[in-house]
Amino acid sequence: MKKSGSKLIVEALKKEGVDVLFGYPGGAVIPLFDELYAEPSIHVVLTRHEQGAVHAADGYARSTGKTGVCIVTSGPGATNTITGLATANFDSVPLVLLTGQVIRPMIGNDAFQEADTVGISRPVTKHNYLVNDRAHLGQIMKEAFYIANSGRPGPVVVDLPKDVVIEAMDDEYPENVNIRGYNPVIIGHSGQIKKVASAVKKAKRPIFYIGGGMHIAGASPIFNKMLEKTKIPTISSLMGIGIISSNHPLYLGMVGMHGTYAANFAATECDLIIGIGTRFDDRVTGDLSKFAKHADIIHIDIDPAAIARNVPVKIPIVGDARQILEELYPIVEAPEIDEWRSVTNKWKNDNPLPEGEKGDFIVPQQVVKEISEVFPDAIITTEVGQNQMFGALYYTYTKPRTFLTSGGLGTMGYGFPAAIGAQMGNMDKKVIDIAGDGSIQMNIQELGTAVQEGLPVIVAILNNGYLGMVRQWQQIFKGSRYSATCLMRTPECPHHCDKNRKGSWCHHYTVDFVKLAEAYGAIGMRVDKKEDIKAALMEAGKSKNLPVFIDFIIQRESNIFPMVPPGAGINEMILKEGEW
Ligand SMILES: Cc1ncc(C[n+]2csc(CCOP(=O)(O)OP(=O)(O)O)c2C)c(N)n1
Ligand SMILES: [Mg+2]
Repeated sequence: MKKSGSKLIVEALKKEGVDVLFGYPGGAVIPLFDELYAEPSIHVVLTRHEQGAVHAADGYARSTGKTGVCIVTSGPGATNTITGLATANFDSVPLVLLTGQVIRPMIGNDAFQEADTVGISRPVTKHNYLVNDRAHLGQIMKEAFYIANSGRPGPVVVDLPKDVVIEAMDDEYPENVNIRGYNPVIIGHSGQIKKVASAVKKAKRPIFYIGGGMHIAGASPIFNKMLEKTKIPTISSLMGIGIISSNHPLYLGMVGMHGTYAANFAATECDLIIGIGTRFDDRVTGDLSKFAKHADIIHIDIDPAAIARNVPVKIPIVGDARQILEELYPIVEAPEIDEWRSVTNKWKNDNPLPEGEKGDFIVPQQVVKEISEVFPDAIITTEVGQNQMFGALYYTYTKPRTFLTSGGLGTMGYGFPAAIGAQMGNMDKKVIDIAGDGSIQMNIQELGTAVQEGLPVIVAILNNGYLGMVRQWQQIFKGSRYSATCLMRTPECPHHCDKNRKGSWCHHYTVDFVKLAEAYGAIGMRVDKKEDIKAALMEAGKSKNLPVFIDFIIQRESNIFPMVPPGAGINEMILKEGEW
């Protein structure tokens, strides 16, 4: 029987196990949404912006491991997705984005709502397609899902001219896929794996360095076994957080620009780094000439292009992290490193994270620690800025896929829509966005989505009235010249905001987040006393089907430490206030 392109697409979505998708309609995708109207097994979440749709699909994918799916219209619908695609691409998140396109005879004619979606999205996707023949539609959909969630995952765009979607043909969604030239390597080279075992045995000061690829591979259980057997101290990238518990005795913490003292010193002083599912990016290594100067580096990653891109690698292994660790486990032996462990333990015990300034005000460190106590098993998303680093360092993570953050691109506005997507995929869990007052305004419109879907997502705004992370850099490196970072300025303000010229004008917040939440039909709360933090969180936790915004009025100039100044080695940290 003949079926339209849109019918075949919906058949494809069902066969790929899609039960929720995020989207925004428009002329070019009306036939597709019409087909979805009649499909009870797929829940369509209408976001309020296409960027929100992509981040929501991303949060759904990161928290569940499934492929996130979105549908948007042509032209502005498609261009609005670019930041979301780039965010997902950088952090290896499996997404399939279906974009509407003008009918084939109009392509290239500057037709209404035409954009060269394939051209614009190419650099920020793993792959993309323009479907210019209805007969190819099924195969392309099959390939898109396969490419998105195999090898190093990433976003795939399928651009769908409206006439292709309407055209009827007698075809079925294919069962198999075979893409010439695309064969991700899964099984690691056994000879190389044996070399790892002997390097570990010989090492005097080894560390594991774990990254986001470990979540994707499902490598947390085997890695925890590996730690039991080898007792090797472990550091994590931002993306690797949650692979082992933040409380694990061998865990030294996050490494890099805002890494812990122990992690940054361990990376500097070690003689062997076993890096798994990680990119050794510049936020981790700091000045490359000073990074791990005495260490041999083992690099295990599924993406051959990531291996040895930034650091010289002695033993490269391409493949799936879980598979490789499972092959390594039986042959690895515990190295004799009592002395090294006592050194790393001392670094860790002598240098706990700062608690924040003491005073009659709320500090962000305390807010995040109390979130951790009240909601120990939550999925945490973050925005970008100080809030992201406070969220990374001060919450106690115990499970993989519970810390969702824009690592590579550093996208402000990611956390709230990602929380919505994560909640859709994990209705039994508490989902909390640790937000900044700047970032939250970048996708604030998604309050509409969360209210409409009845999602009890909590947004904890660390409201400092500043683009805090940039302000911190200005304070430390630009003599407190707060250029374009104060969010509280009013017409009475002096033109240039300066730390030392505060006046009564500084007390005008430019948005009332409580009223804003209420205007959307959500719950809004404000907390400005530290004694009230816990009670507010517990109250927020009672919401069953409404999002809650908590506006935490925090000390305005709290800073995040440790901090590695740009261009320094990662052990050259600013450890506390005033130390610069
Ligand atoms: C889309 C986007 N624009 C600009 C930046 C640069 N940037 C990084 S952190 C930051 C400040 C974020 O302010 P806020 O959300 O209030 O967080 P805070 O640092 O105050 O916790 C800015 C502007 C970014 N990361 N993303
Ligand atoms: Mg802020």
